[in-house]
Amino acid sequence: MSDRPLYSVKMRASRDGAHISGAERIVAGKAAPETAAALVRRAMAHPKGTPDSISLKVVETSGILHIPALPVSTEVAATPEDGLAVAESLLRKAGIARASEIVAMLKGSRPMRGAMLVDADSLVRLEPDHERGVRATCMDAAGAQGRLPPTAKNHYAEAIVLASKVAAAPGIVAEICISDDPDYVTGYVASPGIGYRRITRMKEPGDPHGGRIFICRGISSSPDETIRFLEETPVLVEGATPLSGVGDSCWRDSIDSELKTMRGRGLWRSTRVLGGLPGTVASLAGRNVAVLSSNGYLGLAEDARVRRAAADAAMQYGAGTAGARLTTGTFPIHAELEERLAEFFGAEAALSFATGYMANVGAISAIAGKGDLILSDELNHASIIDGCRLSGADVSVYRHCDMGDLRGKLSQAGGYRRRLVVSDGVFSMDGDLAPLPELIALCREYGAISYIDDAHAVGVVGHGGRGLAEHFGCDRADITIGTLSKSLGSEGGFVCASRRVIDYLVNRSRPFIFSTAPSPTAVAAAIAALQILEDEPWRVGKLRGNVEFFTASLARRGIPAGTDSAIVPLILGDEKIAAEASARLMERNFMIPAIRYPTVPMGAARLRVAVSAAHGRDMLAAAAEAIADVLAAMR
Ligand code: WAQ
Ligand code: MG
Repeated sequence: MSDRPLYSVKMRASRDGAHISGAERIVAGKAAPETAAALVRRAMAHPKGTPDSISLKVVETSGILHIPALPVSTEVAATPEDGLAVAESLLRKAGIARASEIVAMLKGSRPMRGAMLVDADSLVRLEPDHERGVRATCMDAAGAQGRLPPTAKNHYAEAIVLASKVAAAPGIVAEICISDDPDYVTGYVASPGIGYRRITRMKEPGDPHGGRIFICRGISSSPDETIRFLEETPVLVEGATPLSGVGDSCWRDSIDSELKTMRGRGLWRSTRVLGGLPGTVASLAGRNVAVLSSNGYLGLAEDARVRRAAADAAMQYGAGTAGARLTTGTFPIHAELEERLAEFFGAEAALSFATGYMANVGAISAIAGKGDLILSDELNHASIIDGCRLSGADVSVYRHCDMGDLRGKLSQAGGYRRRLVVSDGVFSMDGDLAPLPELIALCREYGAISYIDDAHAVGVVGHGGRGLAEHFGCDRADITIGTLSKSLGSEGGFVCASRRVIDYLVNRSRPFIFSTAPSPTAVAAAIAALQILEDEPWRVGKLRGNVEFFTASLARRGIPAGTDSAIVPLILGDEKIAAEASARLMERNFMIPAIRYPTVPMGAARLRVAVSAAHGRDMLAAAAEAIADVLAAMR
């Protein structure tokens, strides 16, 4: 058979006389047998049940009308009430004054096979059979003729074809539709003027009631022509999403509604574009703001020597490495950086990663696997949590810094190949320290591996900025993670451990193996910053002095604040209050972010100040004053 003529293939399935499903296509003759078979398969697999009767009708069609698809847009509705209100206002926009009565008619209708045909002004029903309604049939998406029908109903793709045909019918001014599928809550209002407007929630999930109303004008005395067009004129809709394509209708709604929920709860976040060098002052939309939230604790990202080293490295080694570390991506500076890190932190060996996040995910997921147990502090950073999840090991979460709880869990954890105790060194949202000596002692007692993430401790904690071990004057953990991205002012993460563990990571850590090697600029900047930290340990002392000055300034204004690091949390509780306080501080040109769920638990939202050695005392004093004012005004 040739491509012409086209055939209409219709399937209708029922059980005990009750309708189960129906579908139709318009296809080339040679595609008709396959299409018929596919529609039968679809009917037999219908979630509503197996039909006892399937009728198929294959009819040659001629005089096919080609019409354009209505333009599609989506209205997000959070609740059915919302959705019905949106539908009403869209109908009004389409010129229908009695919109609310029409919505009420639809909600009150009994189940029908077809649609009501209702006069827009008198609300009189014009279809001859009120039980059945008018059925729009003989239509398909143009361009779908060569393709098999999908195995399941694609609500959107079928509805846009139907609505486009209906909108083209003589006398039709609008349509409203709610699906009768219990789990399909998206409906629409359509009209030639406003297009196809999807409404993401028209009913509660599980509700099996739906319906359609075709709204018309000027055909009360002779609706036959319109009904004939709807039921009999073959139409191909141009530019509709192909029936076999999933389109984005399956997932766009769920994304929209999640975003809306986040907005409603005060959890919406977006990026902010800052001008100037990283540091204590940034330009934001044309004004200068004081930055009290940077991780650049020592002001090295903006240090001219560090920047120069990065620039020189780009000229000497290239902008990127164009290879993974195990292939072509290891340059002399990678080896140099790792030697220097090991030396500075007093470890046998070190391995660098492109980010601190990757260092945690890459080390934890390599060290622990199925058959192992990870014991993890409840306030550990997201990168640790993600590493634990990715590892496939059993995970047991112990109470924050509670060594009694950790001991209890270790003592009950027999039968594992490896046991790994993981903790932030400095807790990133609270600024407190893990009790490293006790943690290491417990690990030794129970034969567990100790693992500390010193990301916020490097350059901050310990006399020379060497982290928790230096601070406590104790051994370092078996595995210590650090970052190049915070006080060292560059970018990247690293692991310090024994040679054996580092060799293991090189062979086992997938983020290490399958990532491009860190760029020469980042590596060279880190080396230069490490040199500065070694040569100028007074920077760490200056940072400590600034932190003490700032917390004392707050205390003088009646705000208790303490920290063991450079992170000063001001816990406010409610997410919206924290967001509001942050916004008011921004109005006064202080950038202090509100930290909210999921970064911290729900109800523990806070302002998080990060102090830097680069801050001037006057700026810190002014910030303390602004914080006190804002909090007092909001109380
Ligand atoms: N002609 C007229 N009315 C019909 C037809 C038809 N061919 N098919 C169904 N109806 C009526 C009938 O009363 C149904 O109860 C009601 O419409 C709903 O039909 O963009 O799935 O097939 O994601 O359940 C909208 C897609 C999906 C929204 C609508 O309708 C989107 C849907 P259903
Ligand atoms: Mg349905």
